[in-house]
Order: sequence, then C-alpha cells, then structure tokens
Amino acid sequence: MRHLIYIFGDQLSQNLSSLEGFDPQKDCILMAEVLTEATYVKHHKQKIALIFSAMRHFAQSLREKNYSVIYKKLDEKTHLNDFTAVLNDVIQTHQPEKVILTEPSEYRVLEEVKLWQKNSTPIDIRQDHRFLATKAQFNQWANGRKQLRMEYFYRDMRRQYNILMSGDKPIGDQWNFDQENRQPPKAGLDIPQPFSVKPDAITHEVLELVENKFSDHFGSLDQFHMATTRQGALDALDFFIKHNLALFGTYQDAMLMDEPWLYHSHISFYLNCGLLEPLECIQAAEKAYHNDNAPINAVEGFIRQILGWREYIRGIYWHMMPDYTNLNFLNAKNPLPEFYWNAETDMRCLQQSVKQTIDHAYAHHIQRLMVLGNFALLVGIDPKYVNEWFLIVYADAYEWVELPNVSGMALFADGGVLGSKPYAASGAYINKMSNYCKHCVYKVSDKTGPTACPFNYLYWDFLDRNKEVLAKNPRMRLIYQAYHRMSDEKKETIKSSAKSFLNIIFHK
Ligand code: FAD
Ligand code: DLZ
Ligand code: SF4
Repeated sequence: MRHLIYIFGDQLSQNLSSLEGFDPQKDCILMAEVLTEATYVKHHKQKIALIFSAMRHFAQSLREKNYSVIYKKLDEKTHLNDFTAVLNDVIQTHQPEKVILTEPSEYRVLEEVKLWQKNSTPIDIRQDHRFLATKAQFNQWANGRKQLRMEYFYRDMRRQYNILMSGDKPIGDQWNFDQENRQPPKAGLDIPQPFSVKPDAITHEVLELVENKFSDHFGSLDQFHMATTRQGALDALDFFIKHNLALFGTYQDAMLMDEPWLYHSHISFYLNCGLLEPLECIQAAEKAYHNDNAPINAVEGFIRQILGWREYIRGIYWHMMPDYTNLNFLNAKNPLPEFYWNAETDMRCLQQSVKQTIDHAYAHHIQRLMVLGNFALLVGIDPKYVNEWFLIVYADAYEWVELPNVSGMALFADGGVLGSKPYAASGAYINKMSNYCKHCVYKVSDKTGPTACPFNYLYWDFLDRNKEVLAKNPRMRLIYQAYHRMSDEKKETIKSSAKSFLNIIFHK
C-alpha cells in the first residue's frame, strides 16, 4: 500500500484535502467507528446515529468509485476502541508508505494525532480547506486587535469571497439588514413541515446498534429523520432555499410552542460532518437573491451566519485553545439543574427548548442563547457543566463550534473576547420573541414573588452578584444606573425571590 488516508466522522467530503492526489490503484482509505468518540461525552443518540450512518454511506459512495476502504464497524468483534489503536493495527497489517489526513476539527483529537508523528510511518497532516478562513488568516486578523468583533471579520470575508458585493460596496449599500430582521412571531404563520428523510436499510441497522449500545445516552431516536448522504444533505439545502429562506431573517429569533423548526435551515448537522460545504450553501442563498426568490434581509442574514459567525467561531476556538476550556470569568459554580436532562420544569420556555432537544437533537440559536444559555448564565452554572451539556445534546455539536458559543457567547466566561457584554435578559425578551409565556404558570408581568417569571428577578440578582466585574463595562452602564435607582426595599425583594428560587432548584 502506498498511502493510507484516515478520514474522521466529521470529514465526510470527497473534496477533502487528504484525498487530493488519491490513486485508487495504490492508496486506501481508513474509517472507524470507535467507542472513545461515541462516549467521551454521552452524545445524544441521534448524533451518534447520524455520524455512524453518514460514515457508512460515505464509505459506500467511495467504494462505488472503486476506492478501497477499510471500514471498522463498532459492532464487529475485532473493533478497536480508539483512533490510535485502529491506526496502529492497520499500519501493522498493511504497511503503508505514508499516512495522510486532514487536520482534525477539535483540539483533543489534534493532540492525539500529533503523537502519531512519532511513529516510524511518515504522516502528512493537511489543512482543512472546507473552512473559508485559515487558522493563520484568522490569527493574523486577530493579533494586535483590541476587540475581536465578528462584524469586521465578516466584512473582510464578504470582500475576500466577493459575496453580495457590488464592486467594493456591499449590495444594498449596507453590510447588515438586521433592523428588518428578528421580528416577533405573528399569529397564523404558515410554517413548512421540516425536510425529512425516511431511514434506509443502513440507517435502520445503525439505529438498532445505537439503541442497543448507547441506551443510557441522552435523547430519543423515535423521530430520527436526518439525511445521512451527500445527496440527502443537498436536498435539505435545496428545501431550505425554496421553502424557508425568504422568511429566515424576519423570524430568525422567533420562538413558538411546539414549533421546533420554524424558518431555520437545519443544515448545521450536515455542514459540521462534511456532507455540505459552507461555500455552496452561501452561493445557493446568493443565487436565490439574484433570481428574486428571497429578499436581501433574509439572504444577507443567512450568509452572515455561515460566512461570518461560523468562520469567526472556529477562528476564536483555535486562537484561544487550549486555555479557552477552563475560562470562568464570572466564577460560576452551580451544578446543572436536573430539568436540563428531562424537561421537567414549569418554566415553559425551558421545558419547550429541552423537550425538542430530547426529541430532535436540535434547538435554534435563540433557544440555545436566550433561553437555555441565558438561564445558565443568570443562575451561575459552572461553564464546565454547561459546555458538557451542549456538547452532548445537539447533533451539530463539536467542541470547535460548541465551546466558543457556550463559554464566549452564552456565559461570558471569556470575559468579553467574543461578545462585548453578557447576553443576559429578563422574561420580557422571551415574551416579546415567543408565545411561551402565554402557556406558562409564571406571570411574565410580575417582577418578584412566587408567581413571577423567574427570569425577571434572576436577571437583577445576576447583575447584583456580578457588579464588581460587570459594572465597569461601559456597555452595562445604563443598566447598572437603572439598578442603582431602585429602592433598597425593591432590591431586597428581588434578592429574596432569587434566593428562594435558587434554593429550590439547587436543593439547598
Ligand atoms: P440557521 O439558523 O439556519 O443558521 C444557518 C447556519 O449558520 C447554521 O447551520 C450554522 O452552520 C451557522 N451558524 C449560525 N450561527 C452560528 C454560530 N453562532 N456559530 C457557528 N455557526 C453558526 N452551532 C453548531 O453548529 N454547533 C454547536 O454545537 C452549537 N452550539 C451552540 C451553543 C450555543 C449556546 C449557542 C448560542 C449557539 C450554538 N450554535 C452551535 C450556533 C447555532 O445555534 C446553530 O448553528 C444553529 O442553531 C443551527 O441550526 P440551523 O442549521 O437551523 O441554523
Ligand atoms: C462525533 C463522532 C462520533 C460519535 N463517533 C465517531 C467515530 O466513531 N469515528 C469517527 O471517526 N468520528 C466520530 N465522531 C466524529 C469525531 O468526534 C470528529 O471527527 C472529531 O471531533 C474530529 O476532531
Ligand atoms: Fe419563561 Fe418566564 Fe415566559 Fe415562563 S413567563 S415562559 S419562565 S420567560
């Protein structure tokens, strides 16, 4: 054997850098389902099912091109537990001249792979061209800047890839159309049924394997309907462009009872495991704009998520690792309340967000940020528990994208690297953007006391608890001025409502 190409479960693309120069006569691909990856956290069952089924389908598509593939299934008797054991075993049997791989997306796995450089078989670790900004490019942009604001990074990316540009100006003379976006939901919205794929024989086999081997993992497999092939993922993208893109921007932040999908794209699962590439998603949206199939506010809003946020988040991750995992700027120490696992809470917004996470391994951005993340921020849950939860429960979760979103965006654990102030909000925000409060036992209009929405007093209690570090932040000045204007009596009532509530959820 000449080259052995090791392909990981989130690298399911035939355009992968490690496949450049592949010679089917001389080279071979290695893929393996390994227990360590499936259990380093107890991933949602649907996440494991997606990855294993997509890996098996990908291997099949390679074999259809007459590529030789060594594929280790988890349920084979001879299967080995981790990437290193699998690689060493295959090297011993097949004696390749060289091992080639595309760099892993996560720090943890890159560290493991670096140890392979000590083997006698040479190893070629190539850059991952699926991302649109290289790590070096991001570092160059970030170094020497006081603030790493996504907006400026995004503008550079628009120019670099000539996306929604008219010469050197943004189309519509604005980089950002958010004043037209982020509307509250209206009654009677016509929300399309989500794109869904009926499991085929390969997926059925994987679903059975996951149910048997990972029965104690979070989540349910009952409603699994994800695409697990390249064609399926392209169909999902096409479905979004046709049915949801036009209203994506307008209702990007809206939340509705029993409506998990709304007008979002639901493509992060596919982007993050390699079944879709970011540039093709961006170009599909841009084309819809030029063909008058979607307005600029929707198209720009969607493109910003992928060309801006996704690349920026990945850049921050590699710029800040390994220290980023341990940051806890607000010194939050509380455990994760049980309802994050079972949805058993009277707080309707949290109950809905957790319930759909159990059912679909999916929640949209505002549910993650302003409901689940906001609550964890306000009550001071230790970032290590919050990160672990987010890494477990979403089918699109890999540390490179989960960690900056959780520690940086939701928890302000990085003290302002990613956001200039915490995304803390009271019940008023959730009430404005959803119909959850109408279906809740708590009253969003009440500020304190047993019937009041907990987000209301927890918000002020959070500001009070963290005033030493947050009051200095210029973007928090107005809110602290409002807090200082409150009477001592009101502050005491807030504190006592918060204390009773926290005592109950943390069993003190
Ligand atoms: P859409 O709303 O349709 O957006 C389109 C695409 O833009 C997404 O598919 C995604 O690829 C990209 N995108 C949008 N926002 C972000 C962002 N902040 N960071 C990176 N990409 C973005 N995204 C993940 O892919 N994996 C995670 O583990 C993850 N964890 C998150 C945790 C928290 C606390 C928060 C606040 C956000 C997290 N996000 C994560 C970002 C975002 O919520 C999801 O990408 C999005 O909800 C996926 O659903 P969608 O495909 O329908 O996205
Ligand atoms: C997420 C995941 C899971 C559950 N299982 C596997 C696996 O068995 N084999 C594999 O190659 N990849 C898996 N993955 C995806 C990896 O965790 C992902 O490729 C790493 O995060 C790369 O850094
Ligand atoms: Fe959530 Fe408060 Fe609204 Fe209830 S009232 S749904 S707890 S924001």
